[in-house]
Amino acid sequence: MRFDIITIHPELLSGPFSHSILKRAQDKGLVEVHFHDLRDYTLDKHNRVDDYQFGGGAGMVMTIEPIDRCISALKAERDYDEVIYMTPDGEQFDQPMANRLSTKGNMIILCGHYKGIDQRVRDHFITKEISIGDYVLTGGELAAAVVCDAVIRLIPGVISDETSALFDSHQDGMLAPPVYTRPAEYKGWKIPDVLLSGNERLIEDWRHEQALKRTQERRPDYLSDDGMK
Ligand code: 6GU
Repeated sequence: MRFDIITIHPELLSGPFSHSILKRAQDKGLVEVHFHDLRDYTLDKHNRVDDYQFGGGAGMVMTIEPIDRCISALKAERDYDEVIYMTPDGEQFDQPMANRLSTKGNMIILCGHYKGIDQRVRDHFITKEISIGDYVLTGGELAAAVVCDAVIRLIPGVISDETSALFDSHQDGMLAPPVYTRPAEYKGWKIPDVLLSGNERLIEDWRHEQALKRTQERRPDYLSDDGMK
């Protein structure tokens, strides 16, 4: 898998990819992440990548030329499965979308800014528009990092315990049950007895029950009409 992220703030993005699991995934060669500074692609003598919008109104709009030059340069090197635009009016990102994206090869991610980008970029280059939720961020960079994180951790071999990603909250339309570790008692706060029983069947039943309870309380929309799973 390969991500090419187009941004006017590469420094905002480098952090999340330089540590922990995302760094290890790159070191292991499981994913490549490349940042492209949009300003390197503008022909404007003042390095501008935005302009006033036609028809008037507040807010600058990202211009088409540097984006075209950057995307075209990337496409000349390899084929891409998706050209993604990060925007608050995109399709809402969720676990099924992360799962689908984790099966793709090469992806370009364009981070939006200002009032948005010239609509012709969306019409002619973009294959998918993604929002990470119903709120507005200052730019698409943090949202792009969120999407990449959720996708990269699904690549086989990225998470050491291969099966653990399957049991995540949201993965089967259920939230995850509570977990505990040592000590079994802390300041008088005990863990549930069943977890010390050694009875796998009972533990499995308890976990399912707890996951169901948590899902009913917090995400009833996940459960079918009869509340059974
Ligand atoms: Cl992808 N971009 C921005 N600027 N704000 C957002 C978003 C994206 N997703 C949710 N809010």
